[in-house]
Amino acid sequence: MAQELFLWDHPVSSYAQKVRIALREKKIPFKLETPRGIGNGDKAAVPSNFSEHNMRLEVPLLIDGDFKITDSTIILEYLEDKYPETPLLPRSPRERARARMIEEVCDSQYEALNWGVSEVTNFERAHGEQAAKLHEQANHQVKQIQAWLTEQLGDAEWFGGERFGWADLCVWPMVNRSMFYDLGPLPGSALRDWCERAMQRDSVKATYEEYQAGNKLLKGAAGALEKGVMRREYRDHRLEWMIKSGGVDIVVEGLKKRNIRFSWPDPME
Ligand SMILES: N[C@@H](CCC(=O)N[C@@H](CS)C(=O)NCC(=O)O)C(=O)O
Repeated sequence: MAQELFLWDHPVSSYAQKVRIALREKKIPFKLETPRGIGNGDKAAVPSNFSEHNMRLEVPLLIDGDFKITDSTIILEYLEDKYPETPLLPRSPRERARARMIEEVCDSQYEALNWGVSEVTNFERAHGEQAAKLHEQANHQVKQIQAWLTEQLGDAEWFGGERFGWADLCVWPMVNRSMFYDLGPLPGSALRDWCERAMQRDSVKATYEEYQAGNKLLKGAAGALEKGVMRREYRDHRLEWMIKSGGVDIVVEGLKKRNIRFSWPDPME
């Protein structure tokens, strides 16, 4: 008998949420766990069956028997290839490409923006005027992303057209997280209505409940920085967001205090 899939996960990670929604939509049973010690980039602090073959020490990581797969997009593709019975990608090459373009914008620009807001609010990287300015920037930028997503949705029920699919499960974690930061689409807007429709699905409902529970763990996150328990990974678009939005000094300060780090491979000390 095939072994049950195992997902290294974090309830708040938008990337991990994509994978959980896909597994649930496809009705694939899986077990999940959050690796202890995640979030400071220390290989010795996390379980070895998480760190093996996962140089970046990031979730999600899917284990299928002796095979380990990192990166939410690659995991989604693996699930689509291995379990084609409930396809999440549309049929036509054009719609498939569109779903992937939506995913790319969400994974890079949208996730980075939400994450930047969390750095300010949960991790208290900025205060007073600077915090207000970063929030204003986030508000200005999120409107552009949400307007683009609204165009992509058009008059359809789902980003996937008639069926909830790949693009929907990539957009939902981002819009949901924005709502927690008061940066969600306005009630009555097409994007907000879409989000509420998505919330009716069992796959999304379960993922939402996990998100809510996980969010409580973020209380006291600023203290974890002070204690050195967390060293936040300012990778790719996240770094770009903080710099372009007016937080270059936050990055410099965090590097000095060693509570900001970059991705693998490690630089020489
Ligand atoms: N490109 C990756 C990004 C994954 C990622 O950034 N994961 C974050 C959580 S949202 C993580 O595990 N970070 C580890 C850390 O901060 O130590 C994917 O799509 O899965």
